[in-house]
Amino acid sequence: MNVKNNIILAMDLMDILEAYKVVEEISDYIDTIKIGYPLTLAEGIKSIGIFKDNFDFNVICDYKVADIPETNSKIADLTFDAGADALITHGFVGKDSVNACLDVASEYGKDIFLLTEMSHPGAEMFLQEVADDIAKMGIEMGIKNYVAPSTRLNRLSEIRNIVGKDSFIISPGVGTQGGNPKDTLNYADALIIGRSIYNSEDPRLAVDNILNSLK
Ligand code: BMQ
Repeated sequence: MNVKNNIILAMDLMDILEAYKVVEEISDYIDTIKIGYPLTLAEGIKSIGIFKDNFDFNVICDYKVADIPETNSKIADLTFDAGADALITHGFVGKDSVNACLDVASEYGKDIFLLTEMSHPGAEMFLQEVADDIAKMGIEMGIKNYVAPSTRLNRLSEIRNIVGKDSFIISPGVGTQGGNPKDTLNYADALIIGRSIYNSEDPRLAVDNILNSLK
C-alpha cells in the first residue's frame, strides 16, 4: 500500500460530519484513513464508503479481529464487501483465525495487517511476550503488512528485524501517546496518527507541523 506523506489518519471521532470536516481540511495531505469501532459503531459500516466515494482514500478497517476462524471470516467478508482496502487482525488468536481473514481478503484482492505488539502500557502485561512469535507467524504465513508500536522503538525495531525490510509496517502511538514521528519512520513505513490531528484546533497546521518535523 502506498501511503501519501507516510501518514495514516486514525479517525476515531464518532460523528461522521465532524470526521468529514477534518478530513476535508487535510485531504490533499493524506490518502489513507484508518477507521475503527468508534466511528463504525456510531455511524455504521457505510462510513467506509463515505471516505472511498468522496475522497478516494485507502480505507483501513481497524476491527482488531480476534475470534474463531468462522466468525473472523464473517467479519472480514462484511468489511471488504463494504469497500475496505485492508483489515487489521489480531495475531494472538493463532494461525487458523488469522488465516480466515487472509483467505477472505485474497478473495476480494485486498490486504490484512497483522497486529503484533500494541502501543499502550498494558501491552507489556501479556502481548509483548508473544509479539515476536506473532510476527514470525505472519512471515511464515506470507503476510506482508504489520502493525507495531511507535511508543517502544526497541520493540518496533525488533519487529522490523523479524519481518524484514520488504514488509510494510504501520505504527500507532505517535503524538498523543508519546511516539516521535521522525524516529518511528526509521523503522516503520507509515505513521498512524489520530488525536494530534483530529483534536487539533487546526488539523491542517497539525499535519504541517508533523511533516516539517520529518524533514
Ligand atoms: P492516537 O494517535 O493515539 O489518537 O490514535 C492511535 C490509533 O491507533 C487509535 O485508533 C488506536 O485505536 C490505534 N492503535 C493504537 O493506538 N495502538 C495500537 O497498538 C494499535 C492501534 O490500532
